[in-house]
Amino acid sequence: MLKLYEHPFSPYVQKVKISLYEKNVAFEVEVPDAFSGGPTEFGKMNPRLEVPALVDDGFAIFDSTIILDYLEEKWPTPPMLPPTPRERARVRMIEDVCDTYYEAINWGLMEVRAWKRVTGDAAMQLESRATEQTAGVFKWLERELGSSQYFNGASFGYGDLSVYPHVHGSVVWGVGPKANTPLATWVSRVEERSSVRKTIEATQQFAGSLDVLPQMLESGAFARQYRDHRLEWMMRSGGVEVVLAGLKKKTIRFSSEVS
Ligand SMILES: N[C@@H](CCC(=O)N[C@@H](CS)C(=O)NCC(=O)O)C(=O)O
Repeated sequence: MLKLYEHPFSPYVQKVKISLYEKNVAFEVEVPDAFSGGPTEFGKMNPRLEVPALVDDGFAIFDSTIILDYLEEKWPTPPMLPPTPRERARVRMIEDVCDTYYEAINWGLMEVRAWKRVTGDAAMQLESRATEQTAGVFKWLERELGSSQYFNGASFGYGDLSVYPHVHGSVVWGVGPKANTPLATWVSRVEERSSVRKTIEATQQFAGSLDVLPQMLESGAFARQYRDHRLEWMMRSGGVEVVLAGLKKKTIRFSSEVS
């Protein structure tokens, strides 16, 4: 059976799970020991030390986009990608903006709210930047959605599973779409699907685990990975000092070096 290394909170994992459920492909899950940055068994399989990673008969694949492509090629029915090259390019561009620019905003809110990386005025400044940026993303997403029922076009697919986990993240952090807006209506529409519901229900098992995060950071037992667009978000949104302090205290690390 396919094995998905995951964490239910990860929007990248959620993209993959929604596709697996839609395609009715059976899989088992495991949360790997991947996030401390230290050497682990999981690292032998995925040099990125990130989830999701999918193992199919001993073959390990990392990165949600690469995994989605693999699923589409190996289990083409039902297709998640729209039928024409132009539509496929369109939904892949939506995915790219969500995975890079948008994801970092929710990640930043988690750094402030759950990991309590900063408090007081510094936290308020980061939160207010995140709120403004989220409003910008919503405007862009609503233009992309236009008058369609789905980001994928006439039916649910790749465009939707690429957007939903991130919009759900905004809802979790209290900056979700306003009621009765096209985006809020789309959220309700996709939440009728069992693929989406099962993916979100799985987050419940970790709902109580957020309280311990600040202590984990304070104890020095854990260094968070700051990389790519996430690192950029913190720097651009007013958190330069957060990064410098975290590097000094060793509560922030970069991505693992490949060897
Ligand atoms: N580009 C990757 C990004 C995956 C990623 O960033 N996963 C996060 C969880 S949301 C992770 O495992 N981070 C490792 C860490 O925080 O230590 C993908 O699309 O799968």
